[in-house]
Amino acid sequence: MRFGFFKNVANKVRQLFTGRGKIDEDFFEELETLLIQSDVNIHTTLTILEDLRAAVRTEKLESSEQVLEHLKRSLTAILTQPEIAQKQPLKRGETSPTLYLVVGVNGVGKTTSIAKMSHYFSSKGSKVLLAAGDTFRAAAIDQLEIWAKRTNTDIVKHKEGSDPAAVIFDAIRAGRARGADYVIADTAGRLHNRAHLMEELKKINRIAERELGRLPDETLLVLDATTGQNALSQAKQFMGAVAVTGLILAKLDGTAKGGIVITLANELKLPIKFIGTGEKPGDIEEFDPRKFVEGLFETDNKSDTPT
Ligand SMILES: Nc1nc2c(ncn2[C@@H]2O[C@H](COP(=O)(O)OP(=O)(O)O)[C@@H](O)[C@H]2O)c(=O)[nH]1
Ligand SMILES: [Mg+2]
Repeated sequence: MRFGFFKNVANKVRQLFTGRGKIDEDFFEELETLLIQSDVNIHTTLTILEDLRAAVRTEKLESSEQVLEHLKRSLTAILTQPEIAQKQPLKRGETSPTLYLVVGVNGVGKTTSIAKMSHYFSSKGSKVLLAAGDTFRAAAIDQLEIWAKRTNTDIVKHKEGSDPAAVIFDAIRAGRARGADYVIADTAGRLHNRAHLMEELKKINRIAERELGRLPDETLLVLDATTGQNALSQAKQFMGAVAVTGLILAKLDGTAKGGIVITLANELKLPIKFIGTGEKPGDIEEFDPRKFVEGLFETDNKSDTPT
């Protein structure tokens, strides 16, 4: 992936000591602008710059490499802070099937992400069953079914308008009967009707507790990386209605920025579990904070190398 805007940050630092040659207030101001242009929100940008200012004072950073290394450490620290790190590994259920609920508004890439996760786990030898829990629109059920066929995955579906909790109930039972390792459930993301959404998800949670003896192992919120700061406000709205345990950041290939990753971590204290990097089933990666930060600062040469 290429994050052109973030490279401006790196380049600014690299030019620092070849050009003007000192770290002054102008440098911090330019860095602030560049970070904000890269989708790092103001609050997070100020935190990063405060940290850099302190390091310049106390550690006497003297080369652009030292400044870059400090920035990398600082961003990595945001992504791996204890509150996030403890929730970072994908949770597996103590008994099969592991149940993942996937939530998010229409259009963010929810169905595609479910299909990709299914492909990801299948390719590692696990058996996956999909649950068409977005019963609100017939199109949502159809779309998941198309993906299920394409990725050769079992699916449990009811007809449009039926009770999503009943779909999850059947999916858990079917998953157990067929020896599925994972049940991945789609849900309706009707933010305009938060009370209803909450009721629906509470009911799903009750069914999970009764059938599996525990809550869903993950409740994953899908966000669209190309929507910048809107993704943050969408997440806050969702988190007011649902106990989200992690994020899936779709369409990261569609943005030249990348700072949204830092913003979401700093503001929500939630781990990004997966990133979506395209429209094909294989275009998904488990999120690796250190690898991501390295990628932000890679020189053009290196970023051209496929990873
Ligand atoms: N480039 C790109 N497109 C994506 C990605 N994930 C989803 N999309 C596209 O985004 C659109 C909406 O996706 P969909 O899964 O239907 O969203 P949903 O309404 O949330 O279920 C579709 O055209 C997808 O192909 C991604 O990671 N990269
Ligand atoms: Mg969908």
